[in-house]
Amino acid sequence: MSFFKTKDPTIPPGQTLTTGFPILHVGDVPRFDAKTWRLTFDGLVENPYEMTFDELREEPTEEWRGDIHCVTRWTKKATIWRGVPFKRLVERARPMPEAKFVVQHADNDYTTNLPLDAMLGDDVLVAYEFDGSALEPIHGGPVRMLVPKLYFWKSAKWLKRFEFLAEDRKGFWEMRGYHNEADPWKEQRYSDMPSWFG
Ligand SMILES: Nc1nc2c(c(=O)[nH]1)N[C@H]1C(S)=C(S)[C@@H](COP(=O)(O)O)O[C@H]1N2
Ligand SMILES: [Mo]
Repeated sequence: MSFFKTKDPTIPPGQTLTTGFPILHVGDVPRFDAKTWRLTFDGLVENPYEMTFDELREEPTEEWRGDIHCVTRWTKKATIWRGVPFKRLVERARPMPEAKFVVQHADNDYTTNLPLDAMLGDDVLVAYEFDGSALEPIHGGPVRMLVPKLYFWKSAKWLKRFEFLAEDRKGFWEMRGYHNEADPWKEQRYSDMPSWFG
């Protein structure tokens, strides 16, 4: 027996591996209607626009493979996602120079906020496939965000809208004390917690 926890350097500090795919969300799984669903880009952009699910699926896609991390301490290894790079869709919206932040809006009024810069990586996808199949409704399908470098609450399920802002505005969990930045390697779980708090 040891006082020290075994550390696996391949997963962020304080995380535990899961082989399943935990389900985590507030509210009920919303009903999807392809006739009315739109993905909207608005706020401080030169070219606000919206796209249908069919239009989204006409865009070139990328695959991302890697590990995802939830603030409730599970990490799931080697997940496989496919979707449209967010960067590509942003270019079309043409953010104004003062647009520095983005709020993802989802069904059930779920929101989460990030600096625009943090969302321009090649690994940030508007995702609609998981493990080679259509993303299941329970995991945010048909369309969810994937920002895999950050704790998973920064990846909105049932995505509907990107709002571009000059000033940061906290999202659903950020307003309730979750960390604004959410880097799992820095254990940015909650704000206003002393750094020694596990
Ligand atoms: N719309 C919406 N998206 C959400 C959430 C939510 O409550 N509503 N929860 C977040 C949290 S805390 C996590 S860990 C992941 C969980 O995704 P999963 O259920 O596919 O594992 O979704 C994130 N996206
Ligand atoms: Mo989470």
